[in-house]
Amino acid sequence: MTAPIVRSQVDNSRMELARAVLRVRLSQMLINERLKAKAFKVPVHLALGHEAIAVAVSAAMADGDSLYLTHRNIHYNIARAASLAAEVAELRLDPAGLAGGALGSMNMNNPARGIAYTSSILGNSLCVAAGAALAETVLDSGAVPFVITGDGALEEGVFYESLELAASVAAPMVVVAENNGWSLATRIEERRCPIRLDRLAAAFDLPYRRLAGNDVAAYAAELAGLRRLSQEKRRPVVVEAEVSTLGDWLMPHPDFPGGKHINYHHGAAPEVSPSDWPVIREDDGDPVFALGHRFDPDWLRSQARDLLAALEGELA
Ligand SMILES: Cc1ncc(C[n+]2csc(CCOP(=O)(O)OP(=O)(O)O)c2C)c(N)n1
Ligand SMILES: [Mg+2]
Repeated sequence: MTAPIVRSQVDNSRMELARAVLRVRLSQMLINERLKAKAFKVPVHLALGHEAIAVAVSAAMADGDSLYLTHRNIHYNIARAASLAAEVAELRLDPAGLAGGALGSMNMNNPARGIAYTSSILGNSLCVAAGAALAETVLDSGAVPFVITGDGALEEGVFYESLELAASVAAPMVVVAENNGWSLATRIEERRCPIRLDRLAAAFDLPYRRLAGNDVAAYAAELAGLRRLSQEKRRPVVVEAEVSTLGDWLMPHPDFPGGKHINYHHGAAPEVSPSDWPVIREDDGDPVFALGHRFDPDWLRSQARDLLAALEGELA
């Protein structure tokens, strides 16, 4: 008799995850509208296209777990936020903001919701998370630190040192590398040799998983399993999430005369606008498009419409 109840709980949670992806997308689109209007003094790194991994990490975190973020943190902050208005106020450096306007964009955290630390210093969140993992070997509270890094930040020595420390002291830690093929405005393939994260994890004898395709429910289930593994085995785990950073950030560049631009991946994405079908790219690199394979398109549109109205109301 329990099977139907379990099934409906699974469906409910799948639908909640889909709604969360739409909410993170639409919230970013509303922030993007304010970026277009130059409403913020601080640079904001949107993460359009990174919604599924952020929602899945947030869903996989248990009470007491902590999260450590980078300059591109808005998707995780929104996924875990109770209030979008407080985050937008923080981007305005407003005293009504999430951190009283003291942290702004690149250091935005939210300890009440488990976001313990965010740093604009590339790689810095990794060693702070490794410190939390080390503390867990003493506290033994059952909590697991989750840390997010970009593929550009893999070049930092602290990435290796943090893995080595957490592995050496037998600490739980989930490391998620968002692989978007970019280090801000520079393509990874143009700047360095490939770094094979699967082999690097194997070198430390750590479990490794690659997530691709933006199936948010599958990601959440995989991450929850890895969290359990990390906690039970007292081992760091390494996750590589393939992401496409969507929207062209066109910034005039003096090296490119004649109206040419470079894709800078921060600031406003001029071609992107909110709508009740907030797809930016028609392939599975877009987590909202990917929802269309698994949910009724009419349901998705009605959810997006309701969410957009609610979020606009919140920000009015
Ligand atoms: C120690 C340090 N060096 C350089 C920078 C400048 N910087 C900011 S973001 C970035 C590249 C980030 O690439 P990645 O980690 O892949 O993140 P993405 O922007 O692609 O999400 C660099 C070099 C910095 N913030 N900190
Ligand atoms: Mg990158």
